[in-house]
Formats: sequence, structure tokens, C-alpha cells
Amino acid sequence: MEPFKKFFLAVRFIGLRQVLRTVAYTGTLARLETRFPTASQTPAAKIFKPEALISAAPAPRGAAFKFKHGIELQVEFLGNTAVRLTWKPGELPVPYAVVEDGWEDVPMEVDEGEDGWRVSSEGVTLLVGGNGRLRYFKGEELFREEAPPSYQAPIWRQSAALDEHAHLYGLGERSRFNLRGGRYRLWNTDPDGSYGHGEDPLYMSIPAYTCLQPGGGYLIFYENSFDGEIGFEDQAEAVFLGGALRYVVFAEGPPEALHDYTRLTGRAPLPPRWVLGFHQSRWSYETEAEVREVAEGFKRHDLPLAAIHLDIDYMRGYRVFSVDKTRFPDLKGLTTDLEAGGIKTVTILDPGVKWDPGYDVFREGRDQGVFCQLPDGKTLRGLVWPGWAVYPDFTHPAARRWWGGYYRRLVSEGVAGFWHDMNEPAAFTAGGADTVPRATVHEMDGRKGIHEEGHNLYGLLMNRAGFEALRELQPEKRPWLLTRSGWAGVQRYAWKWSGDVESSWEALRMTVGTLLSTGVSGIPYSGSDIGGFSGSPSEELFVRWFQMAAFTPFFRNHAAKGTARSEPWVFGEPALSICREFLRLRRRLLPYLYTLGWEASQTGAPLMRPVWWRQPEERVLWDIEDAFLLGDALLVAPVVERGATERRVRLPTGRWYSFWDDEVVEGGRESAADTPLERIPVFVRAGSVIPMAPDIHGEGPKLHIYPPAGEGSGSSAMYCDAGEGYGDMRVDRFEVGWEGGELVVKRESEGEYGGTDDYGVVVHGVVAGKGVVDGKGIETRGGEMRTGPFTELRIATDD
Ligand code: MIG
Repeated sequence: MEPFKKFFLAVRFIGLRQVLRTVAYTGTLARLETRFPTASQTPAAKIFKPEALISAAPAPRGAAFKFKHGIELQVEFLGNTAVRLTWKPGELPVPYAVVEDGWEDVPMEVDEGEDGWRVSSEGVTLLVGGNGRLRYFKGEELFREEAPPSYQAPIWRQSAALDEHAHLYGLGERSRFNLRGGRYRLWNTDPDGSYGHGEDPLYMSIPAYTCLQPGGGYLIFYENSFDGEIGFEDQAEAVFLGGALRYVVFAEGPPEALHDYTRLTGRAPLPPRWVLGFHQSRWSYETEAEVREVAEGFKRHDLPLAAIHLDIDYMRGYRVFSVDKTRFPDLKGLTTDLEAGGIKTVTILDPGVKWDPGYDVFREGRDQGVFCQLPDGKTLRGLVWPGWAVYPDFTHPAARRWWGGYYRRLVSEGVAGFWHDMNEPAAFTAGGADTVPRATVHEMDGRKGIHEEGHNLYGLLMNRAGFEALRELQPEKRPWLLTRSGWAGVQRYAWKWSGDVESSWEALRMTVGTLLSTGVSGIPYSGSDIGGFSGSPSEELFVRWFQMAAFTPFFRNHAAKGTARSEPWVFGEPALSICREFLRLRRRLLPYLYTLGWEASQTGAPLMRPVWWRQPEERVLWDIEDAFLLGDALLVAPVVERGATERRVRLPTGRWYSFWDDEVVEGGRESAADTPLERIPVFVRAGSVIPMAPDIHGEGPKLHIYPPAGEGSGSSAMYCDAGEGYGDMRVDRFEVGWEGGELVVKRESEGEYGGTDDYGVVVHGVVAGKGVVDGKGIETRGGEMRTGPFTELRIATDD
């Protein structure tokens, strides 16, 4: 954007006074960076490599090596296929990302061979060369090879060979999926209100990536939160501006590697079930009356709605944890009325606390010494929505407790969930860095550190503070937080939305990749602003975005100030009817989505998965960035082109059914699918059982059965519980297969939750005849039958 235009836009959004402050803060920031340089800005003159091995000795779970120049390497097997390496010098990380360090003992061997030391488990052999070169083998297969790393105090640099076919994915939130050929900064950044394809970095970086390559890939996680960079040009290169060089290599295929990665960094707990419904938001619904009107609109147009979000204008002068009483005179009354209509209220929270001695949150925080300070001991003063503001130091346990204490204020007003924005942390500047000075001091839970290390942890720990507070405040409820920023492990506390994506077709296409990146980085719940954030979408773009979002874990409509209103009815017909259909479909899919949520809590698998997730050996799938799996059963191919009446879809090998008309489509090749405005291509994997809610309330779940091909079989699950709290649960596991012309569904159940004892069964793709439930015949009407709990259901078919 031209600077001139940018200036006027800024004045319009934040006012002239705030724009002038922005100019002032930009100057202050530059001065502070010069006044308090960090070690990485003046690194040591000399670059050291391990060069020669001095000593090697077995150590718990592995071995310890000493090289020249004081360089040390520690190797520890966490599991049979998970090995952790730590190069020093450099401080070890405060283990904010890690929840499980005590893994079971692994049988191991350490011995010296011709080509170096071997440290092996049953699964992996690591070969440590005398010069510090590392080679990783699975059996005979070399799957990773690292050159000796280099240390230029305090900076570590490492490079690893890349197979010419290797594809790389992850690194948190990125504006593309396949990362090959680019370099990516590890520094959480607000891209200034709008971003599209290729923008880097974004709000959430995570130094973990998955490598797919011929012969099998791996996942690597660098437990180092310093500013840094990872690139995948000719080689995989990693740079960290401080700390020890510590990383864990998980030598398995994607689902297993992510399982182990999330064993290390934690998994997302089940959300309250309502969160899986549709959310309506806007910056901002500014008054109570406006919110009521929106809720009314959803009711009038017969559109199911789970939640309304209140953006920053509900606050009094952007003071966090306050409510503007002129615009929201009775928030409690509002949330109570909404709740009566089945709608929850979510409010935004920004970390910046207004510098205002007359404001209790500021005063109390100052008295407790929980705000970030500069190296000279002065409280850091930054600039955000409330004007001059201070930043809680979430790396301080006292700050987390202090901050968490305020959620009670909004919870008692009936607020059901919280939306954490601006937690990169962001600050207003006129170009350049838009955060706090790099030398800002952090408590780091007693270990002390600077912002260069604490920056990427800021969002993670703000979410931790909120999550822990809500657990304590409402022990009978499941906390729900939505965040913009985070780091490894943030999945334990919050869902992630992809921020200020532009309203364009390119951005819609990119968003598939962005959400997939987030998912393979360990965060199972993500979503984007429907229609894009920073712009007013056309009806067609809005509809296409809505249709895709109906299959993403987080399903929310949101847009920037100054854009056209975009509630589904604003566009008139046919958009309204199409949105209604997809809202209903979403509601029907809730049992399936909820089951996937449970799976994520057990295995770490994201709800939205790359199409290669179960078939990573199919190389033609590695480049697909415009389609995704929802669980293993559904494949969604959103329409990301204007005016498209058909699109190409490549299905993984195997049999699939069109979700809309049960047509059989054989995978393993590309085919064309029709894309009239009211549809996007969706396919179901043969052998799946999809639990779906009925269209109308009051009946039990329906099991939609998609028969496997030929001799094949398939297993699926249905998870149920009360949808909130920590009571009983039940999992039904289904096996589907053919036995002599009969379709056989076996069910095993585990857990005490009662809920349903009435199942509808719908058979797709074949003509279903009589059903036999545990030996007793049941009637079939129009391919559907109803049964109580069963162990075995045999269905005669015409096939
Ligand atoms: O500086 O709260 O990404 O969703 O509407 C902008 C106002 C601050 C950025 C978030 C966006 C939100 C907006 N916020």
C-alpha cells in the first residue's frame, strides 16, 4: 500500500493521536534496540565447529560426547524411534513446550565402529562422526544426515542434506503448505492487518517440520524458542540466535511421528462440544442492541448458531477485562438471553494493559511487579489499542496467576470462551519490527532471559495463564480459548485461527495450506475468517469460503472494521440458502467432528489432514495443497477459483464415494468433479462408518456406512459424552467388511456413558436388503434401519 493511503487508513481506524504515538513508539523502539544490543547482534568473531572428538561415554538413555572448542553433544533416546540431541554451549530451554520427559526405558547400545560412534535403539542408529557429522539410520536406510553444526557465540547454525524429492511441511503457521525452496523466520509476527500467499513470518512459528522423502520420512522438533530461521533450499538449514541447539528426531511416518511429538509437547483436550458449531463475529458488534439483532437474524433465517464473538469495542477504552457500560449496560443479561437461545458469548482479550494509574488492572499489576522491564529496570512502555500500554511477563509464574485472576470478571458475566489476540506480542509501529525491544527482560520461571528467547513463548504462556485460570475457576467445565499466536505445545491450551487473511481467491486457496501447516505442527484445531478478514468478499468468494470452512475444525465468520457486513443473509439468494445447507450439514457432522476431537486428544492427529496422511508413500499426493482430509473418512476439495464449474481432484489409491450422490470413484488417478455454486466436491473413503446427527433434533445418531471394496475392510469410531465437563464417556468402534455377499458391521463399546441406545443405520453405495441384528431380523426402509446397541449387524445386499 502507498504510505499516503496507509496513513489515512490508519487515522481512520485508530485516530490521529494514536497515529502520532505510533510514530513516537517507532522512534523509541529503534533507540532502545541500539541502547540495549543483544549478544546475537554482535556475535563472536570466531566460528567454531566440533572438529575433533575428545571423549565419548555412555550416558543415561544414550551417550555424551566432548569435542574441541568446548563443544559438547548429548544423545538421549526418548523412545525407540525418538532421539534427542543437545549441542552446547548455550543455555537449555525452560521446558515450556514439554509435558512428558519420563519415557519408558529403551534398550540401547553404544559402541565404537570404524566410521565413528554408534548409539542405537532397536529402531534407530545414530552414527556420530569424529568431526561431529551425524547420520541417522533406520535399519540400513540412511534417512537424515547432518553436517557438523557451527557455533558463533551465541548463534548456532546447522545444515542437513535434503533428498532431491524431499517435501517439507509444518513450522507452525505458514502461508503455503509444501515449504521446499523457501526460508522461514521463527519470529511470531503480526503481518500488519492483512496477508496473502508467500507472506512470512506469520503469527505462530513452531520449529518443527515433517520431511517426506522416498524411503520414509521423519519429524524434527527444535526445542529452542530464540529468534531464528529454517530454510529448505539445497539443504535443510536451521539458525538459532541463542541457547543450546536441542532437537528431537522422530523417525516414523507422519501419524506416528506426530503421535510421539504430541506425547512430548502435549495434546489438545476435548473442547466443550458447542465450540464445534458455527461462530459469528465481526470487528466489532459495538452495542448490545447490535448483538441481539445479529442473534435475531440467525433465528429469523433459520441458521444454527453456536456463538457470537465480541471484538475489542466491548471494552472501556480498550482496557482489558473491562466492559463499556454505555454500549453493554447489561452484559450478563445479554449473555443469559443468548444462552437461552443456544448461543454462547466469546470475548476478545489483548495482553497489552493500558498505562492508566486510575485502572485497577494496571495498578495491581504494577504493584506486583508483573510487567516486562527493560534491562535498566524501567517498566517497558509499548503501544497498542489502549494507547500506551504495558506487557505482562507471562514467563513469570506470578504474572500468569495475576492475569488469570481477572477471567472471573467476565466468566461471571456469562462469557463462555476467550479469544486471545495481539499476543505475538504485537505493537503499533510505522514499519519495521512491530513488537517490544529484543532486550526486554523475561523472568523465564526464575532462569531469566531476554525477549529474543521469550518472544515466541509469549502467546503460548498467555494461553497457559488463561487455561490454568479457567480450570481452577470452573473445575467442572472445559476451558475454551482461541489464540492468534503460540509456540510448540500451544495445542494444550487453545485453538488457533489464521488471523488477518486477505479477502481474495488466492488467499482462500492458500488458507488450505496454512491450516494444514498448523495441523502437522501439532495443533489439531484451526480455522480462518470466512470470506477473508481484510476486505469485502463477493458473494461467490464468500460462499466458497463458507463451504470450505464448514469442514475446517474452527468454523467462524469474521471481518475487519470498515468492510461490508457479511452475515449470511446480507448476500441474499442463493448465498443464504447455500450457507443454511452447509450450516445444517455441519450440525449433522458434529458426532463425527467430536469423535475426531477425541482422537486428537489421544493421538495428536489434526482433524484436518493432508491428503497423503494415510498414504505417504504415494508421491503424487505430496504436492496437493488445495484439498484435505477431514479425519480419514472424508476428502474435501474446496473450490478456490472464481467461476469454476468443475475442478480436478486426485484421490489417494482406493475406492471412494461421492458424498453427495454415493457415486463410486476409484482413487489413484485424477478426475473431474462438478462444482455448481451449491456444492464443493466431498468424497468418503470406502470402509468408513460416519456417525452423523439427524437433520431434526430428537433422534439418536445415524451411522452412515460406506462399504469397503471387495475383500477390504475398515474401522471407525464414534465417541460420545455429555459434551461438557469430565464425566463418563463411551467409544463405539466399528469394523465393516464383507462376508459372503453380506455386509457385516461389528461394534465394540467401551465406557459407561449411556446417551444413545438407538442407532440409525444408513447404507451407501449398495442396495441394502434385510438386516439381522445379533441374530434378529430388522426392517429396512429406503436403505435405512434402526437398531438398539448391537454387536453384529449383517446386511443382505443386492451386490
Ligand atoms: O490490530 O481486535 O486478527 O481478528 O478483529 C487489529 C481487532 C486487532 C486483529 C485480529 C482481528 C481483530 C482485530 N485485531
